[in-house]
Amino acid sequence: MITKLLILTFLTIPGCAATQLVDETIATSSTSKSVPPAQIVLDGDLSDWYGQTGIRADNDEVFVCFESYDESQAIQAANFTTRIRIDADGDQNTGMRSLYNADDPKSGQKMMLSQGVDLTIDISPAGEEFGELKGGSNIRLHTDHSTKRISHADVGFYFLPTHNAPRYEMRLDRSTMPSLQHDGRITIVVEHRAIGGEVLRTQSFTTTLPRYEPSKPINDPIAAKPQGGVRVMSTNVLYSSPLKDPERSSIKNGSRPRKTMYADGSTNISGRTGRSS
Ligand SMILES: [Ca+2]
Ligand SMILES: [Ca+2]
Repeated sequence: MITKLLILTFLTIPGCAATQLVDETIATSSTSKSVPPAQIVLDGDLSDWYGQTGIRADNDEVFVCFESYDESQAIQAANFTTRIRIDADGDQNTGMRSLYNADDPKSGQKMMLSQGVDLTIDISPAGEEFGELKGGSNIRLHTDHSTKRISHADVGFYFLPTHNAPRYEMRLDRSTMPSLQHDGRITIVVEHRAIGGEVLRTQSFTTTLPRYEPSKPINDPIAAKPQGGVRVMSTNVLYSSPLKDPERSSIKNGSRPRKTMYADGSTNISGRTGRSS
């Protein structure tokens, strides 16, 4: 049981990231071996993944598309944990040593592989009490000898959609992690875990990163204002704290919203009229 309803975790603003693919990905759960060129946009619309899961990377960012274990639940408030383990430098001798199940691409047989995990992201992580999960996420950075908690913003991590869905897309900012700035192999394992830790399902993806050559205005989260359309920005908040953050207030005000709506975790919804766009 989840004891605390998630209210927050990710700054989720659609249309904030776009990339031209430069690499081919091997995705064990893909239905096709070929990956057509596409432009990934972190907007919760997965049509840019052509029905596939896997990793897409460009000179600035790493994107991952993975399947949910139970599409009737939003993964950040689910009764299972989605654990994303990232071997950013492709070196099983660095980071935290872990094992995972994968299919041998040649024989199709199950095999156990080793991973040197540099970053672990738990969505709906274990709670304070044994046998409980809590909403939101928990992110840990690993070195050979230590592990420390970091914020999702420290690695430019966010995912969409924020509602229940069969698949999700996520993004990491390569500028935040030196181990993501090489042009070699990266392995990402997505595990769904039951309360207590039993692994329910494993997806694993690997690819070769293209050269790190930052060129995009990373962390520019505001999508261009559409002509004749509607732009919707959504931020999940915890105890309204982001509204007290000058930086986040600046982002909101900079977008010049015509309408701002706040909803808390219970039933109260209020609307305020903002400046005209
Ligand atoms: Ca998309
Ligand atoms: Ca590693």
